Amino acid sequence: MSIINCENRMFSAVQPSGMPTLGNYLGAIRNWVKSQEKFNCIFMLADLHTITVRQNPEEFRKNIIEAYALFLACGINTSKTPFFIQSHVSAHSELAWILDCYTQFGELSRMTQFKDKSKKYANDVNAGLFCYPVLMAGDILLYKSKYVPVGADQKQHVELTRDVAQRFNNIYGDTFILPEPFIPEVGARVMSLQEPTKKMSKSDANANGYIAILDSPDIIMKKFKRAVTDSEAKVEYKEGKDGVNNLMGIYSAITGKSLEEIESEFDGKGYGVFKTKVAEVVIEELRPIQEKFKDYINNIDYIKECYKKSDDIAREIADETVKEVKQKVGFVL
Ligand code: ATP
Ligand code: LTN
Repeated sequence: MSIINCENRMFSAVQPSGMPTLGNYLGAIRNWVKSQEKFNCIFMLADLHTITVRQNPEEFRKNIIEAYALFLACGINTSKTPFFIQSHVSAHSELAWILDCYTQFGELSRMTQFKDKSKKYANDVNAGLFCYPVLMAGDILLYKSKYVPVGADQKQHVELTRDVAQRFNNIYGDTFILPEPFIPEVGARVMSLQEPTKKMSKSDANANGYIAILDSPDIIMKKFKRAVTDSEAKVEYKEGKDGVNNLMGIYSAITGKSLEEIESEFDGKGYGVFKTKVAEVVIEELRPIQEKFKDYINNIDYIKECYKKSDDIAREIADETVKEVKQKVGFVL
């Protein structure tokens, strides 16, 4: 099989670090689902990435299966699109080590996510947290992927991937394809509902800051009603109005309406009406996903069947890339 035949390949991954949020959905998952028609997609649950932060084994296993079921519920169709589990394909760990040796300490020190996470998890700044972008570079490069749909926070990691790939290609000749981040125009950066200058994150200690995709309609309504705004009581997209801007961004990403249209829709209406409406469109968007999730999560055999066949496809492609890399570096095969 020729792995170079991947002109239109798209690759992406999400960590099973908890129940995915509305930010994950609008910034990443929704794009994956749409892209299945147009691109040659491969998607992955990045479980090796998740252990950069200490996990409780039982919860971790549950999160992996739930995240998998949720992606099926969102519309990933494994008959067409392999959706595999990273730790099942050993080539990821193997290429990560090799690429570590082609990545500079200085480059990794500049990664904003590392800086943020090493503050957040100050008592466990482990080497995995530091080297995580190299593992991610390997994920992308193994599949010779051109397009990488991610939220804005991952752009820097895709750029690092290009640098490492270019460096390797310069030494050993064309091996890797240089990937491009594929960032949605709306929804690329959904912010916390409680601290709208920070991105919405599933690992936020304050559950009011995020909408989990499986939150019930009641909870979603409550969280939006509590969302931090300002004292102007005017639905307007403007610098300094982070909370309102965020809610407008969410509303726009779901309804397809422009910011101007939203401003006139809520002209003269208070934040109460606006927040209720945003909550309602989010509830309706998530409702069919929540219903399908219930079916998938109760069918563990089907989930296993989906990831096993996907693992096999991924393994075949990834092993071939690792072999090529090892041969070029000078290992004896
Ligand atoms: P964690 O809280 O564990 O760091 P996370 O919620 O940031 O996780 P990831 O699993 O790291 O989510 O990200 C999965 C995908 O979702 C990535 O493509 C990422 O860019 C995107 N994403 C994450 N958070 C947001 C957000 N708030 N807005 C838009 N896209 C997001
Ligand atoms: N680092 C990403 C998840 C991730 C990823 C990847 C995304 C792991 N490997 C490869 C795109 C391509 C994150 O935390 N959001």
